[in-house]
Amino acid sequence: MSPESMSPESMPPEPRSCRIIESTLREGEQFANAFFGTEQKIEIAKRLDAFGVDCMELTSPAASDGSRRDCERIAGLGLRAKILTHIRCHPDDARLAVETGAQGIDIVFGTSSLLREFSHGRSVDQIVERAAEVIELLRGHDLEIRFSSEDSFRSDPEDLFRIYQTVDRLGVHRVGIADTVGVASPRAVSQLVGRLRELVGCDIEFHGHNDTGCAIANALCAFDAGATHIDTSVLGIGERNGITSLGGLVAGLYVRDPDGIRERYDLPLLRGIENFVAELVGIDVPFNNVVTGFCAFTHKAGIHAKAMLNNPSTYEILDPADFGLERYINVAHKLTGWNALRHRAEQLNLELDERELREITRQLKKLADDKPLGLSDVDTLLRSHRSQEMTLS
Ligand code: HCA
Ligand code: CU
Repeated sequence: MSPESMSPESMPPEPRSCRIIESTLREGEQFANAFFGTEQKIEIAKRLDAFGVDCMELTSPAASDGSRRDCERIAGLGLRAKILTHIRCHPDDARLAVETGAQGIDIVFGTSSLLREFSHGRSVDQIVERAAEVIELLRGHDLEIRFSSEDSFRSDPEDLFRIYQTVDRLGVHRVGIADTVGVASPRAVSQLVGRLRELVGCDIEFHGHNDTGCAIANALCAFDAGATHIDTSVLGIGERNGITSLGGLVAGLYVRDPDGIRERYDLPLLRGIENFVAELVGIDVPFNNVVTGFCAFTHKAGIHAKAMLNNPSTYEILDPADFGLERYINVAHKLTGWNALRHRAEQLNLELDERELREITRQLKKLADDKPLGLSDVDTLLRSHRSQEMTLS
């Protein structure tokens, strides 16, 4: 059915938009190698703002004097993105946070029995009481307030729901579910977020660690189940092996709604942001990184190459051009096919017929069985064959 012939009821709903809370300047500071000076933080903040993230989360002003000063500086830059700061659920931290000029405060409290016993030693009733005190203190200011429960997936769901419903009634703008230890499966995330969506009226945020490699999948499941905000960091840097990466989340959202994502975010800036942060923290961008890994748009096998040359959608769900990148079709190997070599011959302006191309492919495969080849080997073979033909005729 064409869109014109659809009745309003049968039209697909407008895709919901997901708010990104970019936490490189908070969770990212917890990455093993991270040390960001003030100017570096400002540069990261400006680049993320230009990319189009909705909010940025900064380290608690209670962490150190420098953290407090940097939070004030960045909050005062007048960026388009909302500046949030992260605090423990404590009135002293809340007072400090208000003074930074940040537009929102992200409160976090450990709710799992492990954290209740071995970290802060409080009961659920005491958590609710403390939360009410801090929220009350913040409500007098024009601030966005979020309350999140650390280690949500190892907390008793009944405790969690009681806490979330209480803070929702107290007027927080958002509640946060945090998979602090990366234990959640996509299904568990869908269930918890889906249930919470039925119980609270405020927005829902998801923060997921990557200990079992599920951080991106979990974030997408959270969004699909009704979360409104997702936490990310550049390249996923954070505590241990980190959280949902900005690029990974954006790629997942792009697949659902390419037009919306192209419009909301300046996608070609992603690679520069990742390279900048990678250099600052002394790491390489992983080869298999979503979107920007060096081979993310490299196609190799003969059947892939043939189809890609006819229509790139056959093996690409992300258009590299949207991210300012180019695809590469690798023809110099034993898995190659004569269609791919024909394309290369055309690029070189060499006229070769199918019989010749099949023969060249056979020779190339033979060479490639013995050693790795480069494009120049392919070109030499194509050219030498052409000159042989010309000498013969
Ligand atoms: C931590 C805190 C946190 C907070 C997440 C949130 C986590 O370092 O343990 O504020 O939602 O993963 O629980 O990053
Ligand atoms: Cu975290």
